[in-house]
Amino acid sequence: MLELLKKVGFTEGYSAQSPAIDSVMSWVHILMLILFLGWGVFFLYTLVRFRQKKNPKADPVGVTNHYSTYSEAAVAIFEIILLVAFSFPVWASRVENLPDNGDAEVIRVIGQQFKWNIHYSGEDGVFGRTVADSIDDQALNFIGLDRENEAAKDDIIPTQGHLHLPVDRNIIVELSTRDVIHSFAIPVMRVKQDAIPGIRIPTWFTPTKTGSWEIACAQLCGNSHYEMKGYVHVHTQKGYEAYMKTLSVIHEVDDYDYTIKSEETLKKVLEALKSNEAFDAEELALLALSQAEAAQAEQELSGDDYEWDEE
Ligand SMILES: [Cu+2]
Repeated sequence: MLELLKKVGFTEGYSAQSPAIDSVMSWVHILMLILFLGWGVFFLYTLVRFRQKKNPKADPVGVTNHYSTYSEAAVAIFEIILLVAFSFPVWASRVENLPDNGDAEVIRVIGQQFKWNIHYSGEDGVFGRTVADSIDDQALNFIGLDRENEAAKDDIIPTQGHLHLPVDRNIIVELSTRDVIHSFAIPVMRVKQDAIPGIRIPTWFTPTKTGSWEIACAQLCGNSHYEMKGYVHVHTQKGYEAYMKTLSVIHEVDDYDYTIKSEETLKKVLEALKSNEAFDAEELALLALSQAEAAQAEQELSGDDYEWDEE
C-alpha cells in the first residue's frame, strides 16, 4: 500500500519515526479503499436495481433487512481497532517518550507571521533570556533575545527559516510562537505540531538521512500563510558542528567585510546538501570554519574589535 501511495505523491520518510506513522497511514488508506469500493459497488447496484423502468411507483416502506446496519457496525469496529490498536500507541510513543536532554539536540523554533525563527543555545547549552519587549525586527532581533544576558552571549540565531540538524541524532524542537497559532510541519520527517502563543511545546524526531527539505506552516495563520516556508538542512555530525561553530565565529566577528568569504562558503554548503552531497557539504563547512577563524584572527590583528568596544 505504501508503495502505491508513494506513486501518487506521498513523500519518503527520512526520520526514525517514519515507519510507524507510515504503517498507520497505510492501514487508514486500506480501510478507505475498501469503503470506497464497497460503497461504489452498492451505489451502482441501487442504480440498476431501483431503476424507474422496473419501479414506476415509489415504495413507501423501503428496505426492511438489516444489512446496512451490519456493514455500518463492521466499519465502526474496524475504525475502533485502527484507533486503539494502531494510532494511539504510535502517537503515544511519538509524543510521550521524549528522549533525555543529554541524548538529544535541543533547539527552539519560534513561529512568526510569516517566518520560522530558529534559536540554538550555543556552547553553554543554555538558552539566553528572551523578552517580548526586546523584539526588534529592524535590528533583526525577531525573538527578543536579550544579548546582555550571560547565557545569551553564545546563542546562535541562523538566517530565518533555516533549521540545521545533525543526522542520526535525537532532535527536540521546543516550539512556540510570538504571534498567532502556527503549525510546524516537516513532511519528510513525519513531524507536525501546532505552535500556540504563550506555551512552549516539545516535539521530537531523529533524522536518518542528510539533505535539505522544506518546512511548512500547516495552520492557516494569515494572509501570507502560503509563503511561510523554511528549510531543514540535515548535516553529517562533523559538518553540523563545523557549520554551527562557523555561525558562532561570524557572530563574534560581526563584520561582513571580514566574514564575506566564510559566508559565501556557507551558502555552498547548503547547495551541496540540497544536491545530496553530504560529504562535500562537510568539507565545505570545515573550509568555512577555517575562513571564519582566519577572519577573526585578521580582525584581532587590525584592532578593529577594540575600536568597536570603545564606542
Ligand atoms: Cu504560520
